[in-house]
Order: sequence, then structure tokens, then C-alpha cells
Amino acid sequence: MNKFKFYFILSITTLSLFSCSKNNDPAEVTPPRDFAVQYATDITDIEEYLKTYYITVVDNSGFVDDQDVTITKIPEGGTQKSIWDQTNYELKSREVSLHDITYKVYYLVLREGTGVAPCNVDGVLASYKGDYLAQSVVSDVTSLTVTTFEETKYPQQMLSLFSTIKGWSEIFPQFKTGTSKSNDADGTVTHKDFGAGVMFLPSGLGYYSSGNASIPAYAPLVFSFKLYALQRLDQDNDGIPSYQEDINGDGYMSTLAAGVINPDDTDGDGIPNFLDVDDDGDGYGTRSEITNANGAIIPFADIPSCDGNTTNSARVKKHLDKNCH
Ligand SMILES: [Ca+2]
Ligand SMILES: [Ca+2]
Ligand SMILES: [Ca+2]
Ligand SMILES: [Ca+2]
Repeated sequence: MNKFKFYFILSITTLSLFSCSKNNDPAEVTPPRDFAVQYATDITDIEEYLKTYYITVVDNSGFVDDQDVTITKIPEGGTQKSIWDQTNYELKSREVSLHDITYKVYYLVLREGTGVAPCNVDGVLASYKGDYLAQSVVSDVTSLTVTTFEETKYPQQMLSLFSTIKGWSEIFPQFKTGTSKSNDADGTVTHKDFGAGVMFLPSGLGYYSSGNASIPAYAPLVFSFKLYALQRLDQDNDGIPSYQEDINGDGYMSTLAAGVINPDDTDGDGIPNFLDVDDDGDGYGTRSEITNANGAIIPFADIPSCDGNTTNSARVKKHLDKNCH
């Protein structure tokens, strides 16, 4: 598939699945809630959910239902162990700084995966099921309810983590792909040993005030997911895939607030390398600096230093050396 076509499909998918819908009627616009206030509510709901629901996981390697999960409310008097209390799967958390607060994002590792981890701006081929949490009042009793809004069992498109909701781009890099084998007879693909998990997202890392289609505004989201494959993307089209512009190698790249030092911004101009067409700020575009005399892009591993060295792993590659082009 050519790149244009890919991005075209991506943009449609992005619009339908992940973008914030704007309310165009000015009469209905109300100011969004304060992020910190909403987060306090969300994290309370999420922790209540984790402590009052239990999970069952299908173990059926090589079949499409492998690592399918069912999350069910523990019935009155039930002896099932909650997601919070169970010990079959590790419940981890990750801190995400955004909106001037630090979000705690819980995620459950069903299986880490045996392949390669995406960075936070790669494309992922993932099956997933999305639920939202809501408080509902029945007979004067407020309780947490769960509604499924989307399920994709046979994903066809890579989704760019650069365009999805923030929670996805934070959690997917913690997992790896597995192996995929195409079946000659019918063209179906069998996925094995892929990373699988469940993420529990505060609304600020989801759709927040806009909601989305059937998802109400300010709803915390729960996604169970399976990471089948990834695609390396080159956001700035400078010839270097974004994951190789992750200077500190932590799997994450982002634009930070003005004045905050960005570890992935070589020239310190506020634009991280994966979005900067001139990474070292010498006035010569990265693409031109890594193009050889024949007009071909030099593979990342072979980009020379200023003095022509291509083997010293500690060398500064010329596109990152502002004294050389
Ligand atoms: Ca790039
Ligand atoms: Ca980084
Ligand atoms: Ca820069
Ligand atoms: Ca340059």
C-alpha cells in the first residue's frame, strides 16, 4: 500500500474512531470541566471498578479468541477475586503528566508479547474491545455501570498511536507484538504470542468533554486489547523512522510545554526530532544530510559522523551535528 493511501485511510479511521467531535452549536457550548477535578472523580471510579469486578481470560493459542477477556461484577456474596486482588496477572500503573496534573493509568498485563514494542507514535494493528464506565442511579442507589461501545476482532488497518486517544499511545509501548502467520488456503492470519492487556483510562486520556458517538462525555474508558503487529512511521518524512528519533530511547516522544527540556530534541528549538525536519538546526534538512551521492537515503545504522566514520557506535551522526552537513 502506498503511503498516501495509507494516510488517507488513517485519517478516515481517525475521524470515525478517535477524533474529538466538535459541537458546532454555540448555544450548547459549556466550558469543559477542570481536569484535576474530573480526574479525581475518574480515578475513584476506576479504582472502585478494579476492586468490584473480576476478569476471566481465554487461553486458546492460535485461535481468534485467545486472550479474550470478560470482566464481570462480583455478585453479592461472590468469592471471585477482584482485578485489584487477583494475582494471575500483574496490575501495573504508569504516570502520565498532562493538563498540569499527573494521571495514574492502571493497566493489566495478561501477556507482554514476544516480539517488538511500538514506540508511542508508531502504527499498531490491534484487536480491541472498548467499554466505558458511568455512574447510574437505580432505586436511589448509585452504582458503577459498564457499557461496551466498540469491538474489533479482525483489525484491518494500522492505527497511528500519534492520532489515537492519549491513553493508547501511553500504554501500547508497554507491550510487544507476537508472531503472525498467513494461512495459504484461505488467506487468514494466525497470531500467536502477541502482547495482550487491559488499560483503564481516566477520561482526560480518552475523549474528555467531547465524548465520541455512543460514549458520554467525561467517561473513563476500559480497553482490552491484543497487539498483533506494528508499523514504523516517519512523522516528519525526513527519511528516519520516528522510533529512531527517540534520542533517550524510552519509547516515548512528544512535544512539551515551552521551557521544558525535551530529551528528544537535539537542537533545543522546542520541536522534537521526530517532528523536526532539521534535527540539528544547522539549516540543512535531515533528509538532505542523509542522502548519498546517488540520491538514496542512507540507512540509519550507516549514517556517518562528520569525519566519515560509520562503525563507532558512540559517534555523533552527521544529521545530529550542527557543525557539519
Ligand atoms: Ca523522521
Ligand atoms: Ca524519548
Ligand atoms: Ca528540534
Ligand atoms: Ca540539519
